[in-house]
Amino acid sequence: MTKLTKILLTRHFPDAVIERARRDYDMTLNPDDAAWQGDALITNAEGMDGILLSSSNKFTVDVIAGLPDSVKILATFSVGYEHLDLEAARSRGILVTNTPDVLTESTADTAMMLLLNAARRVRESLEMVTTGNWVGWTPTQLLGIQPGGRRLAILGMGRIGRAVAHRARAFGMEIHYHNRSRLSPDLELGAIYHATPEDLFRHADFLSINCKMTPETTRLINSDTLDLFPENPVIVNTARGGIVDDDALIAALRSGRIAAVGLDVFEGEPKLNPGYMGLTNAFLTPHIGSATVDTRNAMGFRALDNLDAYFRGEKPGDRLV
Ligand code: 8YV
Repeated sequence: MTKLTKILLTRHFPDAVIERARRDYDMTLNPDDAAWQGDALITNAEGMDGILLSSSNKFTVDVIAGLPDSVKILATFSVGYEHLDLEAARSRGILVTNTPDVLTESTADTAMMLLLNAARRVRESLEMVTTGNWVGWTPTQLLGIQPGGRRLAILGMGRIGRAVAHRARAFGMEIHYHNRSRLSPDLELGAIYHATPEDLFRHADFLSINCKMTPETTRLINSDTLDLFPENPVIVNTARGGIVDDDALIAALRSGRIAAVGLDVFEGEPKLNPGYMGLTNAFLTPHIGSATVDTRNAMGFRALDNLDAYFRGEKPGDRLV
């Protein structure tokens, strides 16, 4: 890598990340931080050697086909990579990297934050206090569900799932999980393995979704699987919105089949299903799983480490393609 290497930053990443990119590269910024798609990505990539992008930019087959030959590497500022067509990149000989590890802790914090807010009815509590409708303490006001002593089912026991389990144990929860393969005892730490998602759901007083979105997990939470849960479950999603069938979940929240949800991710975000809006048992946040200064800086630095390695002629650590 030299100062002559040209990279494009598709979003306004944290200042520390931009500073480092400016120090080491001939860098082009997205002047107004618009979420470029399609032709805007192709046009702005003109003359670039590499691109630092985010999950808000969809690098579809068509976009990748239209990229100039100069582009050799796509470094995404995310652990997830559904927004990138890996096959299309492979066929054009373009390297793709992501940023695993560095957002594990903040995402697990977010899952616990959602779990507690949903279980303890914080949305209703806030509304009561801030609209002046609090009549005063009563013995049965806003009674929630206590996590301690209940079962937390974790769908996807990778790094983030295990970090959620670590936190939940401190709240006295019993950990159950499903993963494509069973973990070794030193990683399982007494968590109870279920060979199928369906069996996991039958044991889910609480569910935390921490798996990747794949064809197998798309809409895995649907009207059939929601029927499997015990009474009054709380569901938390910090993974991807498409793992949930929104219409089915909204119907179950309306009927009371599901007690509450805490959701940070949505299919089609930022345009979430309007059915969620009026539901007081839905605690909703705008994809803030990794939104801490430490984590967003670490994600940017990790993406730059990958670009640096490539342009030094080495193999980037987080190579997906
Ligand atoms: C990121 C995420 O903030 O890294 C991921 O996969 O879901 C988020 O936490 C976002 O994708 C940034 O590109």
